[in-house]
Amino acid sequence: MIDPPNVVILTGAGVSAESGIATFRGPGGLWEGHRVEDVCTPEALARDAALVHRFYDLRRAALAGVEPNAAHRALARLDAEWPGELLIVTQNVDDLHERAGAKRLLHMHGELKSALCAACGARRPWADGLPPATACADCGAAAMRPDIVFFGEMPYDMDRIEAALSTCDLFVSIGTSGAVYPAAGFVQTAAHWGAATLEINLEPSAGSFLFEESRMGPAATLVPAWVDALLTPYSTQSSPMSR
Ligand code: BV8
Repeated sequence: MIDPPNVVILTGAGVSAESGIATFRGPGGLWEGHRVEDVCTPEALARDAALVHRFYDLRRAALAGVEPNAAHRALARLDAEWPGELLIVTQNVDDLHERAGAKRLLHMHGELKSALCAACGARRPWADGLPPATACADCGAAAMRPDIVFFGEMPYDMDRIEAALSTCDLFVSIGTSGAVYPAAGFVQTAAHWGAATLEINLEPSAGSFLFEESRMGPAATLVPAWVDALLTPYSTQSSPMSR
């Protein structure tokens, strides 16, 4: 058995596109309806909490109408069967990776199905509407907000992400435009530490030139093929020659 490489996978809105969840920066994208400054900044929340809470309530409610696609399922299979270190870092706030079965997963930009207390920092699972000034069950303050990392706020789990990038042998970016930092810089960090780098995206991202290899096409087609190929040397069904 060859020594399995450590793998870090970064996903963005493109991995959920074929499940019917709008991406952000394409035509008709999520931001199309709103200016980012109006819905995804601390200033927007202070200025118009009702608009921001409503924007995330609508997206949370829409989760009931979508299912994981073949890309989510392939990544969950890889997570389950990969004998080495593996971490899926998603920028997405939907729950499709989890619903497909992924376990070694973290949401660096927060989650629709979670609420955050702006007063005490408590995070709680949240499935329904979240009106402004909802009371926190932990501290009592009327300060529950969408558990979303807004622009200008610190993404979650940066220490864990940096540690994974510094020891990974293969960094794969799937379905992201490379428009948002620090996520867009992970490929450079991984390459600095010697990782091979692969991009799978519908079109070249802003950082395509930073990747050793780019595969253009829909994630629901390319990701299952990539996972199959990656697992072959480690699958129990493979021929003894490949051990
Ligand atoms: C921070 C919330 C400090 C959740 C989001 C100037 C220079 C550099 C940086 C900055 C700067 N000015 C400000 C910054 C920092 C800022 C930033 O990057 N701004 C950008 C706009 C320049 N970043 C921040 O503020 C971050 N915090 O920096 O704190 C810090 C710094 C370092 C270390 C610690 C702390 C916080 C950023 C988080 C903001 N929150 N969203 C939500 O509402 O969903 S960002 C938002 O964009 C989403 O999270 C989304 O995930 C993210 C990235 O978008 P994508 O996922 O890539 O989606 P997009 O639509 O753009 O692209 C989709 C792609 O998929 C396309 O390429 C398309 O071709 C492809 N695709 C489509 N269909 C398919 C497909 N691919 C495959 N198959 C398909 N079928």
